Amino acid sequence: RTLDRVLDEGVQKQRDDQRAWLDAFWERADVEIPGHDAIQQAVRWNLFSIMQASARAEGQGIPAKGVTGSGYGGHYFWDTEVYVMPFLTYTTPHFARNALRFRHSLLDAARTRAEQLAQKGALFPWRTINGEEASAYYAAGTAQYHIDADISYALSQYVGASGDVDFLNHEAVDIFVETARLWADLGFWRTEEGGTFHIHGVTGPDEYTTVVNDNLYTNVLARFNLRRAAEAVRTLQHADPDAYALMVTRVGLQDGEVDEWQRCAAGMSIPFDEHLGIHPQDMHFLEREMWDLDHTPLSKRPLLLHYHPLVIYRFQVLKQADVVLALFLQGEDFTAEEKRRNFEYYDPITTGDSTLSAVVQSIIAAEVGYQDLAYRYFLASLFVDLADRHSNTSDGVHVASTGGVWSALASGFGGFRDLGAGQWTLDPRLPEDWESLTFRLTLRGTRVRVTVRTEELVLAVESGTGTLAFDVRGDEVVVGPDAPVTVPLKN
Ligand code: IFM
Repeated sequence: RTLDRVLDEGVQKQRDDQRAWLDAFWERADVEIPGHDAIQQAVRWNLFSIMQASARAEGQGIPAKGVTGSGYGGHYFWDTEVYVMPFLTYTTPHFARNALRFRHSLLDAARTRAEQLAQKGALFPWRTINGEEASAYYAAGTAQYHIDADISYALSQYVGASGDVDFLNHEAVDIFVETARLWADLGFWRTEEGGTFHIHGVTGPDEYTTVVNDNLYTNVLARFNLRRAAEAVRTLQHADPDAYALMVTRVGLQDGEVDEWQRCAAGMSIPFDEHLGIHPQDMHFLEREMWDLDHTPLSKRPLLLHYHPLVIYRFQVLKQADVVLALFLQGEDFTAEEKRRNFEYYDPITTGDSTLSAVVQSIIAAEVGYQDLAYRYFLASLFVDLADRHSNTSDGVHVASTGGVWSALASGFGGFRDLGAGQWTLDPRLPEDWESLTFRLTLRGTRVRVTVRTEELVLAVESGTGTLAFDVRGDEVVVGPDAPVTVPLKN
């Protein structure tokens, strides 16, 4: 029927519709970098690629390669929630909701998977198409339990930015409950340490270090997940007793469960090395031998294609950002000094063999003061497929990296952070030779244009009637539809 309709309407009508659709996309999502044509064009190509991968993904996930190639067999990973969702949430919230709806539709399969692994709650598969785990190799696959927290994180981000509590209270809260249950059950208490909660036998984002105890990223994100689930359930209980009662029936919530999640979060073990002033990636990470990356020839890169995993796993060497990603997603849990020290420790031993790495390194490099490095990482990500930098673009576009490019612009150079519950901060760091950077954020139905220049920041409401408040380097700045606001940027 669709084909008949299209034929009836004719080619010109399809062209016009497509043009109008794309015009609306660019109006709400464009990022502008005047005076740098090649960078501008590449940025737009990256944004177009995210849009192409996600616009019609309703009812299905967003594959790691979109629909551009056969790499990863069309599977969906955490790439969606951590790398693609920020762009969708802040520019086109209904696409974000579609992606979350899809995850929600896999909740039953995730419950079954948790049962197979002798756990309570739900465990989302590391890679999947239909909700069943499709990882061939558990160490770098199923053991990445952090995907549960990644999904909860994206859900929380979407609800906070869009204000879509209806979706949360009537459907998505079940994800919070089932993932919190998983963490509470997976971890265990060590009384000899004065009561700390540990999560053992998991793999963090870095796939060159697998099946470890107390992976920093996993513990930090699991703590977030447990707290956020407790908050969502308690808020629902007071705000909407009917919806709460329905939720209790749907998920079989027991007395005491929420208290238990809060206890687990409060007791979560967060490894810290006093001597180095850094967070070890896991309990035994610092005991490993250092990989000599400086003397590893390019012909031996990426490591995973030249060394057996058992060799790689013995060393301190990272495929991709791990602790550094936690510094970005849960920045408020770390001091500025801890962020700098962690970045300085992990950056030299991070290979970037995964394209999910450079965008995150760029964001944190910008935050901790390595502006040149931030820019280099950004360019590496920007051209990863356009210049075929990993020699595998023929397998398909690295969609997570295209999403990360937007985050590197908005959160790296734009310095945008969402602290949850409607708290948004901006601390821009414009690259030296850029005259300006303009990006858009849609928050609670109002779209604000953010323009960063060396000396000032300009906020202007482009659509919607809401008033938005941002913390700009410690000062509250409020912008509404009446007039743009210019904020001088003191250095
Ligand atoms: O999800 C990623 C993983 O983090 C690194 N290897 C590739 C996967 C798919 O992009």
